[in-house]
Amino acid sequence: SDPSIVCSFPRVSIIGAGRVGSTLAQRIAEKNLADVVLLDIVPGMPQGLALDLMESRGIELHNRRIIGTNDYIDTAGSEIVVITAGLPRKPGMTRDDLLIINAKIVVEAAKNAIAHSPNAIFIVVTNPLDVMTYLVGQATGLTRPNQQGFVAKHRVMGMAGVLDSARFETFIALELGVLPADVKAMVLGSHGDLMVPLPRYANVNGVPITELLDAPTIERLVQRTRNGGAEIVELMQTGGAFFAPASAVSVMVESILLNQSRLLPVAAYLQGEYGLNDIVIGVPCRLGCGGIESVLELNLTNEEKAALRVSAQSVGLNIDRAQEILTAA
Ligand code: TXD
Repeated sequence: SDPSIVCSFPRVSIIGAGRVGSTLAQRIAEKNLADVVLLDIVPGMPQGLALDLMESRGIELHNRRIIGTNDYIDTAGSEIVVITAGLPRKPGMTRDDLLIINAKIVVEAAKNAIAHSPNAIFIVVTNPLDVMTYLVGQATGLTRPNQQGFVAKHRVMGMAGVLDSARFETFIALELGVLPADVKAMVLGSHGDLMVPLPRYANVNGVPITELLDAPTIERLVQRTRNGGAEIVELMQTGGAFFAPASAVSVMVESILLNQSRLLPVAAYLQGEYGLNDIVIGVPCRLGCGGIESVLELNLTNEEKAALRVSAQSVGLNIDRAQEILTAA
């Protein structure tokens, strides 16, 4: 064949080939979105997963390549880097208990990844999500002004809101007995007990849920959403959710690679939006080929604004804690 013909397909590297990472690799490949590099510190494990996924290609009818590796060299030239490396929650653990362990893992992963993919868009999944996303912004330098004074904050984001919204949508759909895809909802704020579900924006094909459900029922569904991750950890005992989290990340990857400009709740680095500065928190963003195209500032009620502020304060405290630990180490 003519060696001058070089066909390249987008490449997504996933750092951490655990349950979320490997399921995400499967989703991305089977949707034909990109070639996938799965990286983990455990020798042989990502290679085995990649081979297993490659062997399913004929049956699943796609030809995306999946590479498993322990070396960041193989991630070179990625359009998107997804960071899922770290420990998941054990029963009784809060997401913040993971802070100390995961901060070091995530910072190291981010530095290694950007060294080989200087133009990549970063999607962080590791918990505590908002804090880890902030640290990735710092470690990659994407949330700091470059020599020209430009801040590339649109290239770093965290996944939480798409999952939290999907959980809220699921519980609404189950309550009403309607098709889950017909339910739309938006959950803002930090990924944790202080998340900010917005019932007045939730609807079934345009019909507000406030016309379909009474206030106590909505409140019950909101509480189940807040507790959505813990509910699964309590049931599974040995780890957390990964099917829906992987689906949620794949939707973000798709919106970026296909330049769909979908309006999704995304953990973004804010500089003044919603009156919040130098913090990462979940807000509605348009996701396209450049990453975060814009942050939409909703007209929140005073109560909703207060909830977002409380959520941001808790993220801020944990960012400070993480930074103390990282500088002391
Ligand atoms: O909504 C969300 N953002 C989340 C977040 C939804 C689900 C899971 N969420 C968090 O993602 C969870 O609390 C964890 O912090 C991460 C990954 O969850 P997962 O369930 O995939 O955990 P696993 O199966 O334990 O996988 C983690 C992998 C595992 O294979 C480790 O060997 C690897 O991370 N790991 C590393 N890879 C590369 N480099 C380093 N340093 C490293 N350390 C661990």
